[in-house]
Amino acid sequence: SEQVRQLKQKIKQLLKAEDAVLVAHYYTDDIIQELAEETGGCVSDSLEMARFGSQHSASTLLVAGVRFMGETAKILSPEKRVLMPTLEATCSLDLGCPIDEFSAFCDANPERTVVVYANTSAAVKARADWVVTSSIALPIIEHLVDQDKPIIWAPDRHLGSYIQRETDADMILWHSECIVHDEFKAKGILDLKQVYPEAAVLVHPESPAAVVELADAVGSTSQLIKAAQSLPNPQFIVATDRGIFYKMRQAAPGKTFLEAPTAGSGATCKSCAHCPWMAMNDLDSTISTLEQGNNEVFVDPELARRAMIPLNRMLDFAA
Ligand code: CIZ
Ligand code: SF4
Repeated sequence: SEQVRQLKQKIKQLLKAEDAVLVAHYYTDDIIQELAEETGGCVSDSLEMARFGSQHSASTLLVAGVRFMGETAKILSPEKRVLMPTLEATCSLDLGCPIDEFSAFCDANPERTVVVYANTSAAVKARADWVVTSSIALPIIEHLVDQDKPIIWAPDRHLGSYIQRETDADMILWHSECIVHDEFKAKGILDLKQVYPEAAVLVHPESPAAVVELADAVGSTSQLIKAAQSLPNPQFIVATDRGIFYKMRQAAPGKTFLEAPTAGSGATCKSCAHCPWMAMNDLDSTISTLEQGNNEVFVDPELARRAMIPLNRMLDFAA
């Protein structure tokens, strides 16, 4: 609509005026991803967001995603101003892994290498030997298995158990879940496959094991987008946040993308398969943040210094 067009125009002007670049996650709303693409920013997973932000020359990073993504950007680029459309956008995995309990868990298992998912606070990262994202978790764990290292994995238990099954690593798991992926149901996917027998099932490994078992492709967001492009199927049943459909439709135009069912799918559920925190990144909050320079992300410098070590280990490994 005309109003949306004006809001987008305004954001484009503000980004220029503030020497800011928009770094958006695949799970944000279509309009935010579109803006990032149209303004030379990036739309990607958390690994790529971290890399892009740290390498870009803009003095301000506007991170549209959830809190840990803003914190990671600040840790990797302490000299830049990092803003977010909202500082309230958290993540159930981050919430499910408080530093005091996590630290005690690590202290009780001192012989184990500590590997944490990027979806964690700066304090939890600072306690880790490695930070990983879902796109690079498998090769990093394989690397540790090659060195016979026993591992602590936190916080996503589904992703952890998937990696354990794939690598036979000696891993003990923290028990937390993503509220979006944890809801996908194998039964619903099987029922949908009856209706679309030619559909391929694409699954993010934050989903329960029974759902992963039905997958034609398992992987991180960027890996699932690649699968949508390379698999020949006419339809895809997708068990990850439906924000990803924006990029999947670009990657595989003409194909049909269906949300994997959750327990609450259908009439009772308006926000199934969509992260409520990602959805907080909207046009209005983006504008007010750029206008007022509020919602700036700060990370305690000493924590940031320690968290940077395992983060850089991941980025160096990925390079
Ligand atoms: O579930 C998330 O928040 C994901 C997939 C983050 C990421 O690694 O991009
Ligand atoms: Fe966290 Fe899940 Fe939302 Fe990702 S989709 S930010 S893992 S709650």
